[in-house]
Amino acid sequence: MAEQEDLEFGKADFVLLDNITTEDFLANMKLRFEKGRIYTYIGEVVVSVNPYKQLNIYGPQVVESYKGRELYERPPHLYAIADAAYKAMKRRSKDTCIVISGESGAGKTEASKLIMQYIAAITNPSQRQEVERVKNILLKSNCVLEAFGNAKTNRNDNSSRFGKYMDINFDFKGDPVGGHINNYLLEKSRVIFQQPGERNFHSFYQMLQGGQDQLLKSMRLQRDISRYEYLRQGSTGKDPGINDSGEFKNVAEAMKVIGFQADEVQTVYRILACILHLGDIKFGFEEEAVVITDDRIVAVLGELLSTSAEAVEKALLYRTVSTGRDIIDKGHSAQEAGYGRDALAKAIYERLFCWIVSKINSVIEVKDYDPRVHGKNTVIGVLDIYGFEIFDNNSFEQFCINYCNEKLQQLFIELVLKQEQEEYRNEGITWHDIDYFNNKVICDLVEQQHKGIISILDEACMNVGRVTDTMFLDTMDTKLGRHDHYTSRKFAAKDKTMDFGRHFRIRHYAGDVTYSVDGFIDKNKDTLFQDFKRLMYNSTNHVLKEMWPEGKLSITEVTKRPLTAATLFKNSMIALVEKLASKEPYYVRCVKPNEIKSPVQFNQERCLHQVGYLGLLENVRVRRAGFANRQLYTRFVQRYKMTCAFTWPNHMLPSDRDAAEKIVEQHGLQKDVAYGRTKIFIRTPRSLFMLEEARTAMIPRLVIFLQKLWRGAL
Ligand code: AOV
Ligand code: MG
Repeated sequence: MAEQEDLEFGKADFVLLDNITTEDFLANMKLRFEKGRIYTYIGEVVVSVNPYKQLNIYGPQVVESYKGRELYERPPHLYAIADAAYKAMKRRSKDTCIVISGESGAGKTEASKLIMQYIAAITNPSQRQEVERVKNILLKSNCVLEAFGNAKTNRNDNSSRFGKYMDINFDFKGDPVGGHINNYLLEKSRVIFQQPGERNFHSFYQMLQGGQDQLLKSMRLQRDISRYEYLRQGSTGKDPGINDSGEFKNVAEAMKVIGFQADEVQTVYRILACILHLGDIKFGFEEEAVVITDDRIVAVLGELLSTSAEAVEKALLYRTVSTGRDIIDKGHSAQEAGYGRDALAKAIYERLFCWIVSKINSVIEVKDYDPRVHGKNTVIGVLDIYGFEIFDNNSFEQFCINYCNEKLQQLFIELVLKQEQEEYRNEGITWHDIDYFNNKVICDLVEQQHKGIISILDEACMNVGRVTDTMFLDTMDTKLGRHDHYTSRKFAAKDKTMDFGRHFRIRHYAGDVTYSVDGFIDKNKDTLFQDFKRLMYNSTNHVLKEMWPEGKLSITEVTKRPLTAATLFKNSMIALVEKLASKEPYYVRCVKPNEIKSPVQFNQERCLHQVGYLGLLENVRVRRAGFANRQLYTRFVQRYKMTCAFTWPNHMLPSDRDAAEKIVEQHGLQKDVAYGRTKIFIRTPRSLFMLEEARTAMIPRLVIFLQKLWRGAL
């Protein structure tokens, strides 16, 4: 039966391939993709190929069929991995995490939603109201976050422009009782600029297309997308594949369910409107001073921000500076004013986004959790970030996004390829090392103290005086010129594929990316004039005020130089990796089958490339030569001693290792185990399953035994 399946649908686990070659790997992947079997295992790792069509494999019956089952009992599925993470959390009280990776458009966000839906579906059998509330909010939060944090790019119509890590907290019954979302660096430059063919964040189009006439009128907005400077640069407004007006209603509904108050939702719309109006502000020159050409927009902004038009105008045209003794208003140049306007637009959107996340967090946060009453509180974390991406034009944002992907690949290498092999060696298990490319060298290139790109960039930003992007590029060339993964103009004379004038190239694990250095310094400094912060803080709209607490500080109080954008991001990535590493990880590796969103095309070359850089073949090799499970001898004996006459109730053998051997012999598993220095290694999960079953079968006898003991009969 299984063989029949294999012939028709390919191997369900790449480990079972007869030959571990790229050709066989790809052929199996292709066959399964064509048959709609988009999931395949490598041991406990799920490889998922984006089907680019709706498959009928997510319904309630399918959910039911995976509930509580072991991995190999059913065809590969995301649900099985979600269940494995859930079981580990529930049975062994382990904090687990599911790390979803793959390049832009490979299906990470869809996978993360399916996983959350599965967990929601299998929990809370007793329908406790509070648990239902939490589940509902967790699910609805996706819709809101996607509206504000996703956008159409040239790689994906619904591309995540922020990173998301969500912890779901469970009580002792295994029901979700709360959660927490960490969000990572939103690509806020999109608010003011989009590449040809791309869009701004969905939220703007949703409001313009789906908002009621009354709402738009009250904010002086017109439905016509092409009227707005900030929306028309990518020159794609309405997208036939995206239902903006329908989504507007869904998002409004979701915000309500989550617990946003009516005035809060109003403020959200007002902020979006403000940004659109801001984009249309132009600066002119009159009587030797910079002025705003259209007063009406300023008046509207004053209204929307619940402050005066004068205050808005002043903040846009002047900045307050302290000269030591005096505080003076210094007029902007037209260029500075334009920069300030755009910085403000980006900042209020980013603040809005972070505020939405914190709002969601405040309603799902676990409150009053008492471990003495409720038992240990365990979590499952789900990570869905922006995938590796290469565009025609790559800037600071792609640099951060791709660095983030390097970090996750590094974690995968550390946990799946490196530690695994190191452990075999330490335990003295016979082992032939499997080669793989370790991308730590690229992580170092980016993040190393003093020597890495981020440090060089920060140093350039710290310099007083005018440091240009070109000067930053020069320094990098000098310091990194010899690095294997860095190329720039001085060293690329032979490379005619690129004008290196203002570019540098990083050889990433997933491919070469050429970055334009323009804007790196500004984006890293991320300056927002203090005057804007005070403007926001002085609003009579309390929601807006709440978003800008630091506006409280007066000019003389602001002294500390904030950390740069890249350093903040780096720190958040390091913290994220630490968090993930502290949990038991489960992996979903997503593959994008083609560049044209086709449900039928399997592009060999693109898939080959992804299989290569994701290290999937190496993963199979390590897995195939390796062992699915390992345990300290003491734990193993403690757990299974009841299944063997020699070891029950206590063994008289010289060591736990000898006892473990007896147990293994009793079950005829000799061929499937290896003995290390401190641990026993079990090759296939099936053997472990057998032991577990034998143990479960013994439990009634154990109870009788204990009862006898209790009565003094023994
Ligand atoms: P991503 O999250 O990996 O890209 P998405 O999860 O947004 O990619 O997937 C891109 C698109 O592929 C979706 O909008 C769906 O149309 C389709 N798709 C993905 N998975 C499935 C599935 N299981 N079933 C049906 N269609 C699917 V990015 O966020 O850009 O890195 O940054
Ligand atoms: Mg995504």
